[in-house]
Amino acid sequence: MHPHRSRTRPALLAGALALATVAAVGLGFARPGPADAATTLKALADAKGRDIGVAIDPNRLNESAYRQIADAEFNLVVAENAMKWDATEPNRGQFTFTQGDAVASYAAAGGKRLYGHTLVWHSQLPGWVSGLSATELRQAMLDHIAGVAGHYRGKVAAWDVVNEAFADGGSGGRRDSIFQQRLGDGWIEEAFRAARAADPAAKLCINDYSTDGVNAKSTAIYNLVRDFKARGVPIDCVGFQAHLIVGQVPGDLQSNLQRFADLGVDVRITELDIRMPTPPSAANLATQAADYRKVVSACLAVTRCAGVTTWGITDRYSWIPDVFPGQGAALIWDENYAPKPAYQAVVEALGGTVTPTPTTPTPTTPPPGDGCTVTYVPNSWNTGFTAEVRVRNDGASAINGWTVGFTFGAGQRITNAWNATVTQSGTQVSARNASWNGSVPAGGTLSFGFQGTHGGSNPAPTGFTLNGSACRTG
Ligand code: 9MR
Repeated sequence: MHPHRSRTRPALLAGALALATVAAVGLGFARPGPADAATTLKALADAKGRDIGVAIDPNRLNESAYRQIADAEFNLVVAENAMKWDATEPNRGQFTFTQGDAVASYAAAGGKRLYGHTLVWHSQLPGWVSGLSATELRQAMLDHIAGVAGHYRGKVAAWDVVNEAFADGGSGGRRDSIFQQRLGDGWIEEAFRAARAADPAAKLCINDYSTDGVNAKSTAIYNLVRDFKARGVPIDCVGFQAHLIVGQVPGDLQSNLQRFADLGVDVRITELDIRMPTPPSAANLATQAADYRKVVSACLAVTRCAGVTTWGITDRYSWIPDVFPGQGAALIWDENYAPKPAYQAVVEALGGTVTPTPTTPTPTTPPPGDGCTVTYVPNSWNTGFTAEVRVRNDGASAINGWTVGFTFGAGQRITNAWNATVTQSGTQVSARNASWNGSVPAGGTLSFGFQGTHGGSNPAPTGFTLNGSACRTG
């Protein structure tokens, strides 16, 4: 475990997160309570011996919420862009590793595995590459692999040696890239041999998108891997990017992973995100949660699936809206770093507990007319916490529309909330129902949750009220 670090929050972020009113996340179903303290994704994946990875931008690591989630929730990191060709060799023979090294150092400092992305890719190539003859291009490719994989030798668990080398559509052929055009079919093999020479300990992967199910493109890669294994060309793993669309997880994802694993290579989900039209509907967020659960479960069901990496932390910085206008909300934390239903789904898929554990036993139901009973379930770390508030309507009649009040005693600040609109003024907090959860029958229970910061001590709030009437605490 790597506990959250205590850091000074940058002023800009403090302003953003200290907004007193935090919009409710319009979830379409009751979000389960926070998992118990042990159930970070990282702790759960560690226990299963799998990777739970995240693509990061090292320049975001000074953003407190971003950093805290990266620290706590993942056991593997990959540079979203910092180790690509344009970042590492912008001019021929001049290597720049500042950004990539920031990712590598972050991984090493936190005891996280480092995944290398990517040595040879037709995209994000610096301009000088396009002018080269075949002979020069081959040498440039080999030099690039030697330079980058050599620099990170011993530090990288696995490399995407070759990325997106196969054609879209049903042709089952190679992508018509500069490498394919000028070097012919042998370039992938040459790249893998060079990578093995540069870092013999790193696992060498081929990575692609739209290969998650069995189709012409995935079968083309399957045939390449089978050929490489038969001829002793070094290859250790296959990456499935899984840039998916909500509701469209291929039904044969698991069997596709398994057929590759049966060739004697590891497999992994390398760039998972699941996009939907924005703003997200409650129904799509629920479907997305089910989709994330399917993907993680498919990996876990395949012994040789090394793990799952999501392509970013927060919807705030995802690549999707830039490339697919009107689409987004593809990751498991929303734009305000609130965990989405998909986060809980991943927790559950990894075997985490989601049933809140009340600190004291729930009392027997009091007689009708006796108000309300509150259960408060915090999940704290160094200077942060989430909490689930459950309020039972002990009255004789249903409630239509609710406001729950309470008072913090130790300077806690709420940064975001779900299943309610939460307003904080000084120590006083007021939580109002969302549009869809205002009705609570007699004997029924409402619940909402939030994330916040504290100064090292995080006692439960006091003075709970439901629509102005005092509640007992359960
Ligand atoms: O997320 C990356 C984005 O920030 C870059 O602008 C983009 C450049 O092409 O690459 C994105 O990451 C891609 C990854 O490297 C390879 N698979 C597809 C990813 C999404 O485009």
